[in-house]
Amino acid sequence: PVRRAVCPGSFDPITNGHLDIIGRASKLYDEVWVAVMINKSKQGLFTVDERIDLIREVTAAYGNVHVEAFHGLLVDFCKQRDIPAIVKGLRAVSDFDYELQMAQMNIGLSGVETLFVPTNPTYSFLSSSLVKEVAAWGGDVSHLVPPPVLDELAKRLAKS
Ligand code: COD
Repeated sequence: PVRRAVCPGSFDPITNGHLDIIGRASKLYDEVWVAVMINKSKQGLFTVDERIDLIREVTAAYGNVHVEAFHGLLVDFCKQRDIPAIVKGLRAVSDFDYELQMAQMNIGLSGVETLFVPTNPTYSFLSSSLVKEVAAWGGDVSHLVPPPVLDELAKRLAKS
């Protein structure tokens, strides 16, 4: 049987921290599905389609990563694609409380397991929101995001 896992998130935009987790998951599973979860109450810097294009571009080399948007519960995304496992990165103890709650909710809802991968310590402080804040004020984020994301951030922030 094909072993599948999902890496879910907002990815507004994808960072080297996300990419590290997706790359590690892609070595452990036959197929990795990146689910860009749509949150209508959260206006992003990038549209969902722009996020998907960036993720597709920077994960293309892995060869077994699929990227899709989803509006709804993560467990329904999993059910529709026969995905039994969610892979999440854990940055620090501060992530743990909320991630544990979601993992327990998700297994209770549908039996989908969550596996935690410890973040690469190089990226343990890294989040999409900090990248956007630092970039907006002209700080250097070139070591924190893949090159296509850096280009898009520069274009967008030059306009605003
Ligand atoms: N290093 C390693 N991993 C990282 C890093 C980093 N620096 N940064 C992020 N990650 C990983 C984490 O596992 C994180 O959870 C994931 O990447 C996504 O990060 P973000 O910031 O893009 O996404 P979030 O935190 O906004 O994502 C939350 C979800 C969209 C996954 C969650 O809200 C969800 O599942 N929503 C769907 C609706 C649903 O099912 N709700 C019920 C949940 S019980």
